[in-house]
Amino acid sequence: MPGIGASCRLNPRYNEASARVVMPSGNYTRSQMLAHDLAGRLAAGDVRALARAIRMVEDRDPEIARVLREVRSRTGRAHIVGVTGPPGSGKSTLCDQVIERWRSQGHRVGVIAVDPSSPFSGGAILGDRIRMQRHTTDSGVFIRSMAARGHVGGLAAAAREAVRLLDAGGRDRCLVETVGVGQSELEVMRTADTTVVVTTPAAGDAVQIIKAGILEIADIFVVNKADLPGAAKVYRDLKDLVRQTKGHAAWQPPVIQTSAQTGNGVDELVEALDRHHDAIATGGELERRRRERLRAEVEAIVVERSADRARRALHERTMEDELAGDLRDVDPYALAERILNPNGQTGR
Ligand SMILES: Nc1nc2c(ncn2[C@@H]2O[C@H](COP(=O)(O)OP(=O)(O)O)[C@@H](O)[C@H]2O)c(=O)[nH]1
Ligand SMILES: [Mg+2]
Repeated sequence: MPGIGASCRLNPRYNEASARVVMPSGNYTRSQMLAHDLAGRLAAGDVRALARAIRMVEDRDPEIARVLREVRSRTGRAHIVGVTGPPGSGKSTLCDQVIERWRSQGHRVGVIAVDPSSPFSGGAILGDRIRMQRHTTDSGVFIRSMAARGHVGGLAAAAREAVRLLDAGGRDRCLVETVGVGQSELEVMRTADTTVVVTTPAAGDAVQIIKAGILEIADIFVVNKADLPGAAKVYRDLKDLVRQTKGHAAWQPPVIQTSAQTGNGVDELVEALDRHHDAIATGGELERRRRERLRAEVEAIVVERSADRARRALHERTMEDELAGDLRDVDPYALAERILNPNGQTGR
């Protein structure tokens, strides 16, 4: 690797033969060179480079943008499957089973387990690890947990970037497991090509699911714990729901009963995942989803950077003078506008 400030060859491009990204000529800082080197190793399928890059995403390391840029041309090959549903519905156990099937089919698998509700790597994530533990010695399976860690709204963006790294690292099947059905989970699910919604006989009636707005994002419904009583009723309710709401849609979400503990129904699920992928790939829907995802990503970056700029502007202004006199004279809108645009151009 060239040292600090060394010049490299022209045009950043991926070199198939050496599995390295070739840099344009110019001066590079040490951290830039490290990011460049990391991108090369990641693209070559190096597991430790993948782990390091995902940690950079979590830590909001600014050099991750460079890594992502350099590996971008390697992405777009993975089938990204989102798995969501209430805590304890058996998502991780089910993922473990799906991983098993995919591995026997020769796929390389990446898993991101996200927990938007918890600011710490708490119980749910620990459970995920344990549930999928038998794959930890298989280099064909890469599993990482991500917690919210305070970046509010940033988790969806972080998950998106992590999945892109898995994709670039040659994982052709990716799972994104997330807890619950709240707004941030829906955001995370937008990362997926195919979204699986897991329910159980204990999860209450199907109407609850509509309320949570999950119906729009569900491509496949799973009634897990089908070994428990009441599964047939949940199955029927969901079938009715799909018929009523998606009767004329190009893709009608199948409802699949599984028992993740025994593996019953998992083959059917894996087959449905493939069918859904084929259906959206041939109909142009996959491309549409990816375009939407990119749009959401650009929006998120604009919002994040704008907020950063606003915070910096606030930091520079103390507002002591404005707030010293009669508070009734303070127009918060006008003051906010002056802070955002100290040079006088108004935003509207
Ligand atoms: N009876 C039964 N229990 C299951 C099944 N799948 C998972 N479980 C159990 O449900 C609990 C929660 O599973 P887990 O995969 O961690 O759920 P998650 O929170 O949705 O990821 C564990 O004790 C599992 O062993 C199933 O199909 N049948
Ligand atoms: Mg789990």
